[in-house]
Order: sequence, then C-alpha cells, then structure tokens
Amino acid sequence: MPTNLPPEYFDIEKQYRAAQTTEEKIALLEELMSVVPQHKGTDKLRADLRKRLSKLRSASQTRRSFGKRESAFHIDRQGAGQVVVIGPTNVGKSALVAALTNAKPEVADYPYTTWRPIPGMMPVADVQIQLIDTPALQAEFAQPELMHLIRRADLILLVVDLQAYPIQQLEDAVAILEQYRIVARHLKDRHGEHKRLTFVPCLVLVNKNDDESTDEDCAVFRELFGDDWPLFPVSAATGRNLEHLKRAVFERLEIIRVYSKPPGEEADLSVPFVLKQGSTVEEFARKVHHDFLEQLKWARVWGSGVHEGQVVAREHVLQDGDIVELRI
Ligand SMILES: Nc1nc2c(ncn2[C@@H]2O[C@H](COP(=O)(O)OP(=O)(O)OP(=O)(O)O)[C@@H](O)[C@H]2O)c(=O)[nH]1
Ligand SMILES: [Mg+2]
Repeated sequence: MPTNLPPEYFDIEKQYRAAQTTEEKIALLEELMSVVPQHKGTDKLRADLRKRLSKLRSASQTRRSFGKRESAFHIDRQGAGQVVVIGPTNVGKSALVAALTNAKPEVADYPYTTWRPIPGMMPVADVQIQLIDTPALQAEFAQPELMHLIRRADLILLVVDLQAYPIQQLEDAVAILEQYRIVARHLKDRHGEHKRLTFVPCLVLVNKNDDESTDEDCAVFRELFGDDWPLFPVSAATGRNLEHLKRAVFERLEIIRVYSKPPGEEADLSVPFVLKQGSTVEEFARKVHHDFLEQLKWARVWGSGVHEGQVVAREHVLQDGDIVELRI
C-alpha cells in the first residue's frame, strides 16, 4: 500500500467496505480513483481499482440486462442539461421541481418526504432541461450515490428556506458538499490544487420569498452571501421569479442552440441542436450526422457576427440561435 495517500482515501475506503449495493460500490470506487494521486508509486493500486471497477460494472450491466433492480440514483441524461436540485429537508426542493417541470414529486410539510431522486423536464425557450429532485442532504447520513449524482451534474441548484434558517442551511450544505470534495465552480480560485476536487456550477435558490413581506429578509441574506454566491430569490408557492430562474439555468449551462437548414429548403426552427458554447461548424456537423463530418465541404451561416448566409470554415465558432446549412 503506498504511504502517501490522502486522508480522504481511507474514509472513502471505509464506506466502500460497508457498501451494500453494486451501484453504491461503483460510485465509491470511482471516488477512490479520483483521490489517488497519479504517480509511479500508485500504479499498482490504480490498476487494482480499475480492475475491481470494471468487474462491478459488468456485473451491474448483466443484472440490468436481466431486468433486475437498478439503482434509483442512476438517471439517464435527457435534454439540454442535467441539473440537480439539492438542499436540506423541507426547503421546497420538490415544490420547485413540481412548479418548473412535468414531474409530480410529493410535497409535504414533514421532513424527509423525498427518499429517491425524481427527474422532470423543464421547458426553456425551445429546449428541455432535466431537473432532478433529490432526497435532503444530511450531514449524519450522506448517501454516496447522491453525491455521485451531484458530482456529475451540469449545474447544482442549492435550495435554502428564507422562512427557516437560510444562513445555517447554506453553510451546512456547503460543508457537506466539501466533505465529498464537491465545490462550486465559481469558488475554484479559493481552493488549492492539492486536493482532487470536482467543481460544479452552482446557483443558490432562496425559496419561500412568496411576496414583498419577505423581501427585507432576502436583502439581509444577500448582504451576507451575495458577494460569494449567485443568489436567486424564488417562490415555488407563488411562482415569484421562476421565469427569471429558468432563463438563468439556461444561461448557466453554457449551451447554444443551432438550427439546421437543408440546402434549398427552409431552416427547421422547431427543434434546435444543442451544443456547448464555443462549438464549431465541425462539431455541429458531427451532431447532425456522423458521416457529415468527413464529407463536409463548406457551410453557410445565418446569425450573429456573420453576413446573412456567409460561407464559413469548419473551425468557425457558432453562436446561440445560428442557422447553419451544411454542404457535403
Ligand atoms: N410558503 C411557501 N411554502 C413552500 C414553498 N415551497 C414549498 N413550501 C412548503 O414547504 C414544505 C416542504 O416542501 P417540499 O417541497 O416537500 O420540501 P423538500 O425540500 O422537497 O423536502 P424533503 O423532500 O422532505 O427534503 C411544504 O409544506 C410546502 O408546501 C414556498 O415557496 N413558499
Ligand atoms: Mg422533497
């Protein structure tokens, strides 16, 4: 056993040994691999972890193909991005997911109502974004699979309750995430490189800001945390600020919508292709059809930063809303 393993390795290994399900073990092994430093002295250990992981993965695959139980925390990505809604109990996570998506998670005034993640689709502009309601974050009972889901998300919506103890709630939630080496991406600069951290974009939703009567509390909260966190006062109950939130989620995902125009035909504006910001004509071609990429001769673009129908190179960077005609 190499001697220079970080302390968190041993914490995770302990959880790994206690893990009950294959999915839990897979999540913890992936975590273990992410904290092992990469150098000669850990070659053997990393090879061993990889071997165990691939064994477990194929075991889980086999079970899946036989239609056996699959982890509730395994949620396939759908739409333009996967966004997790997390936070302490009773803050209104489920109420928000119910208000923003087609999902119908149970909403109740007693704690720990939600016990498994529930996905729903949120329409924004002309795309659909996947929001996942989750069980409450608890310091004394953190679920590795939940942490794994959070780590892989494109965006975290961390919900606190303005009418309860939002300050404590935010601080506690951030501490739990950090314990699992998950850090809000905008705070990256504050963390040294020595630890293996996962940086995920994060917005804080200050829920239950139902009407003007709580605006002052909200202002106090902003005074305290507004410099460090992007804050979004919202109300699942009255719908306050939810439209604004949808737009903000879209923007934080850093995606663009690109429309395809077949040669000699009108552009199809009903369904956009969704790409990462900074994507090129080449990446768009790959998304439209795998074969297009090799055969692509030139492309024309209608949109911002170009003349209407301008001929562009493969490396041309596309903008949100561009219409592209691919010529092969
Ligand atoms: N006034 C007010 N109440 C809300 C709002 N959102 C949720 N609630 C209430 O807060 C309680 C908890 O809501 P849930 O959506 O179940 O909370 P949760 O965060 O999903 O809770 P758990 O699943 O138990 O972790 C319910 O009684 C909701 O009706 C809101 O915007 N304003
Ligand atoms: Mg809930």
